[in-house]
Amino acid sequence: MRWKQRPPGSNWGDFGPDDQRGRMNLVTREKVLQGVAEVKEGITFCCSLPLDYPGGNVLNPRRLPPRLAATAREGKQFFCRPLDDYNAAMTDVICDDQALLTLQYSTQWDSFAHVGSRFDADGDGRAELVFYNGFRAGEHVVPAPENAAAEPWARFEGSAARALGIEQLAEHGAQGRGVLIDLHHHFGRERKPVGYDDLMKVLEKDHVEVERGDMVCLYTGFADVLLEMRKKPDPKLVNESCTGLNGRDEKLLQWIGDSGLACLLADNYAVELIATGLTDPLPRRQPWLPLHEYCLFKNGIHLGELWYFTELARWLREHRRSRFLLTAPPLRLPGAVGSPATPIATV
Ligand code: UVW
Repeated sequence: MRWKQRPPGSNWGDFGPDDQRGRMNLVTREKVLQGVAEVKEGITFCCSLPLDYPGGNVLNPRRLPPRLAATAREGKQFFCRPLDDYNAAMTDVICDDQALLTLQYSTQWDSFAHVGSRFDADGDGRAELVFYNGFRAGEHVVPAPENAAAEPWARFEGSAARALGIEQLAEHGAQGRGVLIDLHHHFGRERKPVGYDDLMKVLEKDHVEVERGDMVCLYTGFADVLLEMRKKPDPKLVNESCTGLNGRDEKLLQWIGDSGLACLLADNYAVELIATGLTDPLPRRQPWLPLHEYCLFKNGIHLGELWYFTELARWLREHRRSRFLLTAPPLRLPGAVGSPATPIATV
């Protein structure tokens, strides 16, 4: 066992001592069939932003827009490259390219290696840096050796989630029954932390039921705000628009735990509304991102952020539905903490 004591309110060990898939274990064959049973029209919705949104790095200073470049051979780019350059008898023209991609820049999945906590899992009286199910920083989730001579982006090349990486979700298969909760319809673009009471009212008014193993999607309208700003996000608007879950509402966290939902996906920046700046004083030791702590660290619930639900939400409301088949594989990129996604909802 990697731990002697588990965090209060956590499910460590419940899916097995070495589990790395958390509540996605509840997305069983039956849940996939329930998702498939929601396909009645054959209409698909792309639930991703263009991956070069939000634009700039206003949302998160460490995350930069993707850069594309052509590959090269013998010093010449392989882009619109006629092969008769090599062999006069060949008619092919070839392009291929490479990307420098911040994996959590745009529509993304967070793996359980994204947020851990300082917690005394081995019961020796000293808190260590641990992740879901007791996997350790340094041993399983490993920072890179610094290479000061490298070009800036590669200075910390070699970081690796040897456990809990996003490939775990890819290998499970991120497909099941999606359920959409339309917060935008009820709260518009008001900047509001949505707590348990608010959420229950929305579920009741819209006749939405969340069942064990459902992949729960929150439409807040934030992605629409980003799209309207055309890759030049205004910091004020970004910080003052739309709803997010209130991660400090214990009753809401308890509901997330009790509902059995498999994962939580939103079109806003962080699923939860971030209440304090990174360097703001806090009254006691506590997580900066309490919903991330509850989901990623304590209970193995993947988060998805900056997804895009606008047309899906409109269609579902017009047709008095809330459920659909959700197919949302992350990249099967071993060791990665997050992954872009191009999810599809099918109704
Ligand atoms: C942060 O670092 C704020 O994480 P996330 O993108 O998951 O909100």
